[in-house]
Amino acid sequence: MSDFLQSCFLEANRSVTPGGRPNGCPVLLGCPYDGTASFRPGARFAPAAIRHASQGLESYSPNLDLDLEDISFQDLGDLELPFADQAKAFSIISSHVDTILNQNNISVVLGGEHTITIPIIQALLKHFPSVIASEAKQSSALKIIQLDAHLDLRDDYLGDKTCHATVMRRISELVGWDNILQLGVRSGTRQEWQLATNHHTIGKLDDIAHWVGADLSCTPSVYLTVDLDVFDPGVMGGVGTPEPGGWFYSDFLQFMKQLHSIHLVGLDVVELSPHYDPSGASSILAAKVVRELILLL
Ligand SMILES: [Mn+2]
Repeated sequence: MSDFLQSCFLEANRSVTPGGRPNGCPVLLGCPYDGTASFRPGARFAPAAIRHASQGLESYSPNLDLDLEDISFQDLGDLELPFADQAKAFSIISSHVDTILNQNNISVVLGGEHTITIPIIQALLKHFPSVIASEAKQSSALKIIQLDAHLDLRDDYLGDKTCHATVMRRISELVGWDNILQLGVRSGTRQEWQLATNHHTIGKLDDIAHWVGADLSCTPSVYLTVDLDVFDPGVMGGVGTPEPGGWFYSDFLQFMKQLHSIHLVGLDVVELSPHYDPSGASSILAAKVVRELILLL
C-alpha cells in the first residue's frame, strides 16, 4: 500500500470505530488501473481526483439528511498496481478486497477502469457464493446492479477477453445472467443487445426492488458497480468513453431512492478520466456520488 496522497476522502479516517456500524464500516480503496482503456485513458488518475474534489463538498447530504461527520469510514489510499501485468494487478485488488471483507467491512473501490470489477467480484464470491455452483435459492446469490452507458457484454474486444468492454460478460460467467441488472445502458453491438434482451438484464429504475426481491422476506446481497459514463456527457465529460443520452443527477437521486430497501455489500465507482474535463466538474460529480453512496451504506 502506498503512502497517502495529498488527501483522503472528505472526513475519512476521522473517527474510525471498527464495528461501529451494523453492516460494517465502508472502506475506500483506490485502484488506479487503466491498462485496457481503449479510447481516452487516464482513469488511473481518478481516485486522487475524486479525493481532491471531495474537499469542495459539504459532509452533510440534504438528500439523505445524513452527515459524513457522524459515520465511521476509512480511506486506505491507493494500491500500487502494475499496469502491464493485469493478472498481478487483479490478484492485488482481489486480496485487498478480501481483507476488507474478512474484517466485516464494506469495500468502496474507486477505479480505475471498469475491468477492476472482475477481481472485486471474485473476492466477494468467497463471502457471498453464487448460485451457479449449486441449486441454492436465487435469494442467496450475489446480485449485481450495473449503472453504465455500455452493456460491456462483448466476448472479446480486439482479441482481449478481459477488458473494460467485456467486463459484464465475464461477470455473467461468475454470477449468472439472472443476477445482473443493467441500468442506464444505451450503447453496445447488435450481438450485445441480443444477449441482454435474451437474458432480460436491462431494467428500469422502478424495477429494482422487485428484481432484487427486496419486497420478499429475504435480504439478498447486492453489489453496485457505477460506471460514471452512465451520466450524460453534458455533466460527466471526463470519462473514458462518453455516450450521449445519459443520466443527470436527478436520475441518480431517483436511483438512490430505490436503494433504501436494498442490502448493498460493496460498490465501485469507475471510469472517471479526470483530465478530459478541465473544468473539474466531472470529478466533483463523481465525489458527490461517492459521498451519497457511503452515507447510504
Ligand atoms: Mn461504460
